[in-house]
Amino acid sequence: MKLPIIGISGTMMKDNNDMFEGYEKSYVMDDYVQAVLRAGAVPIVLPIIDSSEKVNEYAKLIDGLILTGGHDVNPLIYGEEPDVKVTEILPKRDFLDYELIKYTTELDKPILAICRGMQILNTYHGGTLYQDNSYCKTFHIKHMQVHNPDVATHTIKIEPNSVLESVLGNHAVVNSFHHQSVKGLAEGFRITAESKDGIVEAIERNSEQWCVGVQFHPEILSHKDEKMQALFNVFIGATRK
Ligand SMILES: [Mn+2]
Repeated sequence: MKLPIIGISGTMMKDNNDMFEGYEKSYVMDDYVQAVLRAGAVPIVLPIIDSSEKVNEYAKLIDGLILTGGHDVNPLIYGEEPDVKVTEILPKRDFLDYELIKYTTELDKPILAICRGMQILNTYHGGTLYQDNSYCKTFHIKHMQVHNPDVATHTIKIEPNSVLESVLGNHAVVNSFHHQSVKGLAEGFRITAESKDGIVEAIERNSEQWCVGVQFHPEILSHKDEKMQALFNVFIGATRK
């Protein structure tokens, strides 16, 4: 049986090594790779490119897409000027993610969107973001934990009859590294988890397409938390259908 191929959206950093100072490197965090491997699939990194036609080829090649964490989404793409609290943006990365979402969705292939991935999935479908969590009136929990990324720090409440509930149950403790969050929910989606201060922690698309977004980082927890690994297993199971 052919193993599923899972595309992991790439990002870019500048080398600070003397000899290659300023050189751009395409990469993903290895936790995504390891979580896909443990689930029995084949991970491939999808580098940032500026050709829509070639991103379409990425989408044809893969059986499922993971949208990864990182940069803030450029507020201009959801119709807002950048607020003073916005951190680093990378517009060419937004381009890659938008084209990946477009073509993967056209082909009805599963998407697991993590952190920034969930945020850009929401804006792609017409939603908006809090450019900083402090603009959410009920916000008071620490969503930017310090140190120990694989320690779960805050709770979430999960909605019944959601993919997330089928995997994690109605309650979970998650890690948290985000200063932004979903504000206006995209049409055709529902919120499937929230923290106790009302920050959106997961969304799912109401559609035939398997399309789940989480604000936390299951890939970082998955090496020691079976339920977090199970989210990847279920996602990859959906690519076989
Ligand atoms: Mn959080």
